[in-house]
Formats: sequence, C-alpha cells, structure tokens
Amino acid sequence: MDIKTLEGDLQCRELRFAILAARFNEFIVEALIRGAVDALRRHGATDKQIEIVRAPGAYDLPLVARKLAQTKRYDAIIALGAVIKGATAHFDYVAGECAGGLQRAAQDTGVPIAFGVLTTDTIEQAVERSGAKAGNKGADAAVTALELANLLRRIGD
Ligand code: INI
Repeated sequence: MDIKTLEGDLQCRELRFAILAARFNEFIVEALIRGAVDALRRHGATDKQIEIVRAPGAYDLPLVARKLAQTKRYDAIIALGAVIKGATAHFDYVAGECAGGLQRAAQDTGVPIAFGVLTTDTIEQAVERSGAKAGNKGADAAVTALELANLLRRIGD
C-alpha cells in the first residue's frame, strides 16, 4: 500500500511527562504510578523526563491537569486515580466529572492527557487492574500518552 500514514511511535526521545496522580485510594494509585514510570523507562525515558504531581482525588485531577498543560512544560500528561463504586455514593459524579474534565482539558490545550483513572465496582477489580491479573492501567496510560505525544509532534503545527 502506498498511502502516507501518520502515527506516533513509542520512543521517549527528549519528551517530558507529568504523571498526575490522585492521593485517594493511595494503595491502588501508587501501583498505577509504578506501572506508568516503569513503562516510560522501558521505552527509554530517564527520570529527568518524568515529574510526579499529586492532587487530592480524581475529581480534582482536571483542574490540575489543565494548569499543567497550560505551562507547556510537558509533552503529555498521564492522569492516574481510582474511583471505586463500593466506596462512594457519588461515584458517578466523581468518575464522570474526572473523565469529562480531563478530556476537555486535553482538547482545550492541545496537550495529550491519558486517562489512567480506574472506575470499578470493587476494590478487587481495582487491584486486578493495577498490576495483578488484568495488567496495569497506569502502564497502559503511559504508553498511550507516549504514542499521542509522538503523533502530535509528527502532525506538527
Ligand atoms: N476520589 C477518588 O479519587 N476516588 C474515590 O473513590 C473517591 N470517593 O470515593 O469519593 C474520591 N473522592 C474525593 C474527590 O475526588 C475529591 O477529592 C473531593 O470531592 C474534593 O474535591
């Protein structure tokens, strides 16, 4: 096929990443952070290319993500958190506002913000997705952020 194709590769080059993590459900989120850092290192990032920023909870991530994106210091942001239904009566508000707010922040600023926020019914499901049998969604989000950062670079201004 002779069709020009634009896509982002998975090389960290000199890209800069912010890992924006909620403190709520810290045990789960720390495992997501480890997964994200490990994935970036495996794709060639040095620790100098990564900054970790902490916010109180998932609901608060969009505000901080937008502020980080506006600084233009980062090529991509990896937003990490865990909203567990069993633990909150306002699950839908926290999870919904988090997802929508992060998407709007990315679209408004042009900086990729990968969604690594677990939204699960139970703590067991969150454990499974943060390094146990269902992989590590922090690592998945980091790889997505990397691909998007490289894709946007290739597309250019
Ligand atoms: N924040 C989370 O990240 N996960 C949750 O499961 C959660 N629960 O259960 O409520 C949660 N709440 C706090 C919220 O994100 C904000 O920090 C708070 O509402 C203040 O803005």
